[in-house]
Amino acid sequence: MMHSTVSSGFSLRAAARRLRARFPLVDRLVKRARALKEWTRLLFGALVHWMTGRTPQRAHLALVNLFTLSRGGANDSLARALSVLHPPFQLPSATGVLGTLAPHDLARIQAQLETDGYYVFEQCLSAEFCERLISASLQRECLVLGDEMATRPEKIRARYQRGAARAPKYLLTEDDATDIAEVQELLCDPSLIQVAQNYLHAKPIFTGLSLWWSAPANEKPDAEAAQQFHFDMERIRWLRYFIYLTDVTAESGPHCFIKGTHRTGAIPDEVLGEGYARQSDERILEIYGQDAYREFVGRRGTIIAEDSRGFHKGLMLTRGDRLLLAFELSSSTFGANKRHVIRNIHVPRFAAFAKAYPRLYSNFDFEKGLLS
Ligand SMILES: O=C(O)CCC(=O)C(=O)O
Ligand SMILES: [Fe+2]
Repeated sequence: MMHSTVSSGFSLRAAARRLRARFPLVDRLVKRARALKEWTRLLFGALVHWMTGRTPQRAHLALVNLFTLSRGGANDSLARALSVLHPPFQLPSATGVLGTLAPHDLARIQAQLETDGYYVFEQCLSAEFCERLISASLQRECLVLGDEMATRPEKIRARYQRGAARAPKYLLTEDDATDIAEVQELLCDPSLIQVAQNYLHAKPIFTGLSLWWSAPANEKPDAEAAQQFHFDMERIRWLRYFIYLTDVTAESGPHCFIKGTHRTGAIPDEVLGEGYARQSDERILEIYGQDAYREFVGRRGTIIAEDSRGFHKGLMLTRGDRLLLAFELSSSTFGANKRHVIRNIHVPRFAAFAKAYPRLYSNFDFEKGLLS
């Protein structure tokens, strides 16, 4: 027997869409109701996070949805609440890898971060420091990543061999990356921490640490390797540091940013409507213009601070390779559940800071006995 499906020719969804287009008030009410639902989920998730340290996945999704619904205003309100709950640390002095930052330097950096969303520091890490990090990174197995790799059922691990890459991205595991002395030195650097806490107006927490090699092993920009424009949304508010450990030219994968796109309201609704989606260069340049496009070439040791809530990507490589260390300082760990294990302490100041400023490292799990 044949089944016939009855089609009335009437779609409830399409009718609702017409209704909202015709009556702005209805549209506003629908948006309000959605926002209310997302706020309920987020606040419930915040309670769970406060009690357990973990964010329910649905609550992280609510953060993303509220970002797009409010064009970023929800993040700003939450960040203001965090700055009241967790006001900045009193740090000894802002001296470290960024040099000795006087109050007027800090004010200048802060002003540029607020208006443009990025800052490239005058001070670089030394060549020896970069060399030590390079050799440490070459001694560990990496996760071999890329769009092609993502289609395979099993995870591929291999050491990175310069000049013989099989994929665009070789990522050290988080726990291997935090086991490197040079990384630990940066994790207790007062200048990096001071710049971040000024930007957050709150006590910062180290999150999202990654150390990876990029290589020219693909023909088109790789989504998995973050070679297409996107914004990050793993936290409420954060400042991300991108640190080059190899010389980065226009061919070897400079990090790129669209100036000003971190600001509330900077991303148009039709782009936000697509959520976390990757965006093409054409679309981004059409919206913001070539003037806003920044491509950071720089010698090894270059340090960039960026509010990666704005549009950014790594340019696809055509030559050479790039070792990059990235981490952010966030005012809360609410969001993605990604913790780091500290297996050993290689730097005495790291241990001292961990005892003096526990919130800074509240996203790290120190193995037993390390801090006693
Ligand atoms: O590879 C890059 O420069 C971009 C990486 C990125 O998108 C990120 O770390 O959030
Ligand atoms: Fe990103």
